[in-house]
Amino acid sequence: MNVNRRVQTLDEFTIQQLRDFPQATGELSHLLRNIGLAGKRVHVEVNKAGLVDILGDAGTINVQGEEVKKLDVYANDQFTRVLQHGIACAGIASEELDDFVPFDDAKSVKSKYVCLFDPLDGSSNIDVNVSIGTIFSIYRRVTPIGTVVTKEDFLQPGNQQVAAGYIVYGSSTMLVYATRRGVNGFTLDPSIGEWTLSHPDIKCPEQGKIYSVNHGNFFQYDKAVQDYIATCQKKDKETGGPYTQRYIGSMVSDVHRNLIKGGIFMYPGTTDKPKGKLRLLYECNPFAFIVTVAGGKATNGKIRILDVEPTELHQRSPFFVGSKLMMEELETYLN
Ligand code: AHM
Ligand code: MG
Repeated sequence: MNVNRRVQTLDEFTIQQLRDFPQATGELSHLLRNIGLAGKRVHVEVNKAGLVDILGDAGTINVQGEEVKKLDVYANDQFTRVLQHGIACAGIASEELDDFVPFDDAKSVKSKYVCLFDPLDGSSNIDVNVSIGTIFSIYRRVTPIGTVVTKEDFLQPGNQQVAAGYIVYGSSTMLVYATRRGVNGFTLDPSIGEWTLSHPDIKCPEQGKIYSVNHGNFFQYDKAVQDYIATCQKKDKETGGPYTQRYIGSMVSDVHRNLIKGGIFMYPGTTDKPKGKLRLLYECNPFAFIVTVAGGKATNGKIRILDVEPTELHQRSPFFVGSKLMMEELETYLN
């Protein structure tokens, strides 16, 4: 069998980035490595979810008032523990937890980063063998190093993200992360248990042919959104319309596909839920950062998602993200 010796692992890649950037301390590489480790553990459980008695509801209700599945609990524990045991994270906030968790041991308080995550997004898809994912977001703390982190460290606008990424547990398992320098994707090679660079320097095509939205809510959307959706369905020589509609209901997979192929993903507010369903800190900001670095755009319908000043850890936001030209077309309706 031919083995591609030139392939770079996640560790090799982040070390290479360190070499190119002498001021870096290595803390971010350490953090990404820990996230990669937790992701591998979740990957193993996700892959045997159909075999072991891990399916079903854990019987508790999360802070959003939704049912928690066992794998959500497992993923949340893995990410929390791995980051707590490392030396690069001063605290975490998770979609599954009511409040942030400060790490107050002597090493952790000296760390400069905090991490926010949705440990297992799209969890309603677990039981039916459909792709799910983890989403994460990394900020430099604003409180002094050496002290225990406070809520302020977590309530930062998305434009302050140092890095953000996601893991998609799909036909293969992939970790994609962005820093201001670019977006890179790593596929898990299960034979050696390593993330290997498979999608270097990802750019989101300026114009795509896919739109992703929950059509079941159509009559609950604003007229502007309805009009834009109608436009997506029209023949148009310039844009290549009609677009193809694709909606898995796992945001990680939906946005991942649109990032690679070009497209637009929308979770607008509805008459029942004017702020929509998605959480600003755990879902919208990380994807807004990744897609923006890749050349696309993201808005809440009024302003750039990345410029929203958060007021609560679990606040929700309407969310529109995708290829630059498609987003600009949408904006002509929203404005
Ligand atoms: P979750 O965090 O409870 O899994 O919910 C988030 C998911 C997203 O992945 C997805 O885009 C959305 O919910 C789908 O919601 P809906 O079924 O309302 O279209
Ligand atoms: Mg989620």
